[in-house]
Order: sequence, then structure tokens, then C-alpha cells
Amino acid sequence: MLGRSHVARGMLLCLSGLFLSLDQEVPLALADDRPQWGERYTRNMISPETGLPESFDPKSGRNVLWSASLGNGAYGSPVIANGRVLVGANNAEPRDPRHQGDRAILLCLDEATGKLLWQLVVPRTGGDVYLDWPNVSMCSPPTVEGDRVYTLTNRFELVCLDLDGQADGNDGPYLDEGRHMAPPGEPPLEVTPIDADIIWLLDLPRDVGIYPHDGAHSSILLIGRYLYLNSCNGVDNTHVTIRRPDAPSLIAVDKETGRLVAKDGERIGPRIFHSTWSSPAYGEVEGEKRIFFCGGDGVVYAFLPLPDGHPPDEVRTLRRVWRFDPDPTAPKEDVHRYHQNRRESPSNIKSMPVFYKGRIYVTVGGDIWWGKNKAWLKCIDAKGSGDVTNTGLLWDVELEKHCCSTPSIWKGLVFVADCGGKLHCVDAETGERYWKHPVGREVWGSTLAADGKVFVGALDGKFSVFSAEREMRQLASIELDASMAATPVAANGVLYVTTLRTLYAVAERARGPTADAAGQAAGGS
Ligand SMILES: [Ca+2]
Repeated sequence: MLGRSHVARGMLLCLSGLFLSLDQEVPLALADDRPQWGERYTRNMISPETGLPESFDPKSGRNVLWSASLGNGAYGSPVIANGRVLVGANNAEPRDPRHQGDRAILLCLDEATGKLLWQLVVPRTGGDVYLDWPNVSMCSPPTVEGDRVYTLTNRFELVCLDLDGQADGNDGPYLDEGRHMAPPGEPPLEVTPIDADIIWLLDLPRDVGIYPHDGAHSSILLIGRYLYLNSCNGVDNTHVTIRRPDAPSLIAVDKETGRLVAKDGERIGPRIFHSTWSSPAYGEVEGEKRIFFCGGDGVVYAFLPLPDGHPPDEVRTLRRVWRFDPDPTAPKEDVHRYHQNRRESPSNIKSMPVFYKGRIYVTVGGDIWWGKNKAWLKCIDAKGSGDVTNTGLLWDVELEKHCCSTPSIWKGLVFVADCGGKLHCVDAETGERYWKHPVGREVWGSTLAADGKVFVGALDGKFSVFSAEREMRQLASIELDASMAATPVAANGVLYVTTLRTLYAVAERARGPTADAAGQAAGGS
């Protein structure tokens, strides 16, 4: 790993023209890939990368290594592994003339240059927009292990892809890529080296029996042989009916075969207020392994992971260890009666739980579209068993208004943004609030804490950088070309900033091409 990172880093630094001075300043052991969303297992939105810039300027190219056009609807965060950057895009500017019209796309770019290597192009489901939003990018940040990429497409297909794409041939068992990338009713397309290579595919609506709602969004947790993911089961387009109340909310799939091997038995379905958006985390509590999962009912659950070794023959039920209801006085029955009620409603959880020093940090509150405004950051004891609603809460802090953000816990401080456009700094031990500060109109992504800084992008296109300290100190505020709904990501000494239109690779003292030139290199022709 270090050797490859060293090579990738060397290439990047050569491009920046500063390989000597930076190499001396930055310990190589800290530069590494970021092969999933958030820190591995814990989901903490931090990074050990160093030497990240305080600011950058897309117009002059200052501190911009390269940038890539993502179309005009990019909501997903990038992942970086084995010299590639994987990021969602749409087809507003077709990269392959065979694909015209609306598609959800996953781009695989070269880490050093941002040039396109291959793309997964997926036609829309069509019909009901609540099953697959028009013009929205592929939203799920993939999880990469070795040369395998695991992700959820806009059609709620769990796929395993070859990181090398079709360049080294079409690996099976799945060999129907030509049909997969053609819209329904149209003949299969020829598979070319620029196309993704699907290894296997599990269709969650067809094979697992879910009825999804809104954009497919899952960041897969990979532990040993098993993929754990939220199912995206939710309401239908009436917003008051759950069509598949018995469908699972959390599933486990064999990464080798794509076979469903386990699902939860909590029957969360009838209590899902909107959809199942939160991806699971993992941690060990006093030597006991736990998967932490937030259901669409706004409840935090701890499950036992499957034992290591050969996958079970049957589909098992995941054993629940505890449940914690972070909003116990909110409505629990007939929850859809509270649809559009901005004062009284169930809470839901639109972010990931973060495991840190034996505790779970989670943001919870009213639904951003249809529920009450109230929202909190809550800190829960990760130990215990049974219903720990009355015993598990360590502290909570009220946020401004709704929250979609996963916290960053950095040197004893929690940083979290909210939909009221505020960034909060809270003591991780006690919950004491040190400061809050406006960062834009509304934040849908999460913060990144790294290199002593906190980075956050807002829906109004404002990108802010703060010092990760108890005292509020803003280092930069940058106006970008479009809204930001993704989370800043750092890997191999580079900061990645994603707007709805552009992915910027940002590195200290880099002097790359301007956004327009790089966008053509990555996405044009
Ligand atoms: Ca291949």
C-alpha cells in the first residue's frame, strides 16, 4: 500500500512541481487511499492526510491539480483507490456519443490527471420519478477493495465492478453489459474499453423485495467476506404508503457471489417515515464486534456481524444486540399522519452513525422535506443490550434545523453542519458547545476534518475552511461554480471538492490548468 501511495504521490507532486519540499514535509505513512466514504469502519469524517491547502482558486488554477466535469447533477462523494478516482456524474455532456439523453453515471478517473478511464452508464428506470430522479448523478459513493468496486446504481442494483474496467477484458459471471447500458426496448450496445465491467449484480427491488424511494444512496460497509448495506426501502410516491412493510432495512451480501446471506428481522418497514438512507458503521465495544445501523424509523440499532468463514446456505436473520430511540416522545404509530407537519412528527436519520471511543455519535431530527424542523447531535453509549433508550444517552446538543451530515470527530472535538447552514463545534466528551458559525444557506453533505482544518461545502456554492479548534477561526470562504451536496474527501495528499458540476483535485501549491481546460480533458470529446 505504501509503495503504491508513494508512486501516486510522486506523480502528483511532480505535476505540482514541488516534489522535493513537500516530500520532506509530509510523512509518507500518512498519505493513503480513501476507498470508501468516511474512515474505514467507524465512518468518522476525518482523514490523517497532511499538507492540505487552506484555500484554492478555480479561476486562476491556484492549488488546483486538475478538475473534471461531472455534468450538472453530481450529489455523490468521490472515493480514491489504487490510482483511480470514482465519482458519480450525469450525462449532461455525453462522454461517449453512443449515450444520448439522461443517464446516471459512475466515472472512473485517473488519480494523477483526472482523465476518464471508464464509465458505468445506467439508463433511468423511467416512469415514477420517486424511483429514480431525472438528471441526478449516481449518488452512492462506492467501496473499493483490491480490484473490486462495490456500489448501488440508480436502479437499486447492487453491483460488483472490475476496477480495471473492460481494458483487460470482460470478466464474468455477468456478461450482459451491452444490454445493461441500453435503455429498455433498445438493442444491446457493443461493449468497448471505455465501459464498466460488471462482475455480478443483485437487483434489490426484484431479488430482495424492497420498494425504494428517492435516489439510491448507500455507502457499503465491507467486513471480511460480507457487504452490509441499507436497503433504501421507503414510502411510495404518495409519501404515506409503505408498499413493502416486510422488506428488510439492513442486508448482508456475499462479496464473492453477490448472494443475499442475511437481513434484519426488526420489521422496521411500517414505521419508515420517508426512506432508508443511513449506511452502517462498525466497531468493537469491549472486544465485542458490532454493526451500528440507523433505520428509516429514526432508531439506532446494534447488530452482531455474521461469523467469519463460509457464507451460510440460507438467508439468516441478523441478531440485534440493542436498540436506542433518540426521539422517544415523537409519534411511533401511524407515522404517516404527520406528513407535512413541520411542528410534530417522527424523527429520522439521514446521516451515518460514527463510532468513536466506545460511543456512537449521530444526527437525528425531523425529515428535511416533510417533518418537523428540530434536529440534534446525540452521543450514545455503544455498550449494552436490549432496549437502551432510557440508559444509553450520554449527551445531546440541539442543532439549527434538520440535519443530513455525518459528524467529524477530531482530537476530542465534534464538528457537524446542518440544514440551517451552521457549522457546530462541540466537546466530544461532554457535549459542551464551543461555537457555531454560518457556512452557507444549507448543508447537505458532511464536514471533513483533516490536517488541523475543517472543510465544508454548502448548497449555495460556498466552500468554507476553518481551523479545527475550540476557538472559531475561519481560514477561507470560496465561491464555487455550483451547489455542493457532497462531502470533501482527502487521499494521498490531495483534497477533493465536488460541486454539482465539477470535481476539483486540490493540492498545496499546485498550479494546474483552469477548470474549463481540465474539464475538457476529463469529460470531453
Ligand atoms: Ca475486466
